[in-house]
Amino acid sequence: RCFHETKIGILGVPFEKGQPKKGVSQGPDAIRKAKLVEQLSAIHDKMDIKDYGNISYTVNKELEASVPNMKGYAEIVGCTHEVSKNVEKIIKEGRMCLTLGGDHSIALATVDGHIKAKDNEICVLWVDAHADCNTNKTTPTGNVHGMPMALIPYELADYWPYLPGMDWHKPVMSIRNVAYIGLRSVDSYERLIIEKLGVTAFFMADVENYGISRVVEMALDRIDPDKKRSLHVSYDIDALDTLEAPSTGSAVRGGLTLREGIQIMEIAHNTGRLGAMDLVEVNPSIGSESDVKKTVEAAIHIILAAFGYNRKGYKTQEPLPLQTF
Ligand code: 6HN
Ligand code: MN
Ligand code: MN
Ligand code: MN
Repeated sequence: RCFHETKIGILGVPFEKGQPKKGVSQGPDAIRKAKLVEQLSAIHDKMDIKDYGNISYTVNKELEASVPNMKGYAEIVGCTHEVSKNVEKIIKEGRMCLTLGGDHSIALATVDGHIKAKDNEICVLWVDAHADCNTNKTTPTGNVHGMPMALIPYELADYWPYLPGMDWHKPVMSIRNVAYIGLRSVDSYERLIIEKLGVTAFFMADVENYGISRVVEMALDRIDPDKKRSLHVSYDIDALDTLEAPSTGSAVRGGLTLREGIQIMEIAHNTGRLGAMDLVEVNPSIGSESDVKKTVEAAIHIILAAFGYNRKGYKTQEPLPLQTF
């Protein structure tokens, strides 16, 4: 149990234009409705939680279709700019920023806001079944939720055309400060990028071979060897196995158990350096009522672990009153 103050800012991003399925924009409210704030508040008595509500943004229609193979481009530009500004502000106000998605395209902006708030002294754990590092030239779908990791690092900046309306977005961090965990559905050009750039990537086979705790320790060691960077965890719920999180748009079997998914965030919490977390791709329109419940509950367990909930249970907080006879 933590006795220090835990300051969290929650940002809802009901955005779904980065992929084709309706409903993922309902993710933030579904997670809130399952009593996220109440459960976070119960972790210890110095939880300071501020819900900044859901983001709103305007769209410049002239940007529509200005970049080939990027569906929903104008909406992406409008939303992500607002997300970046909000995440930067929340972190500068001294809070860890918890962003609730929405689809994963928004992470290009949460990471950007975090970079701006922390002067680029950050590292990123990308927990996902997918690598999300297609460019508009390698994408098999044109869905931008498969692209944020190609927009974030400077090593891939030269492989993009000019992106109108995105001048605020600065690819300043290095891919060397990024690690993947949970990969099992990687497109051929994504694999080429990962291998040629030497990206730190732990596939499901690595989780099998080393166990999740070793994997997370190795990942953190690689992306932040001096243990001084602010940690960003971008958590796509489809990293979990489909049996654990069925209500998501790009489900792939053979994924993390919820236990493994929780442990990633317990270890992230224990670094003391968690600066921001995204929880994305919960889609309450997919599956049965019980599928949705299961998925939302999994998301909440993962978030609680990130902010200090410990499966060992609580320590006694105050000394027990002495018994008098
Ligand atoms: N996600 N690699 C595929 C694509 O369309 O580029 C799937 C991407 C999935 C993205 O789950 O955040
Ligand atoms: Mn703690
Ligand atoms: Mn993703
Ligand atoms: Mn994914």
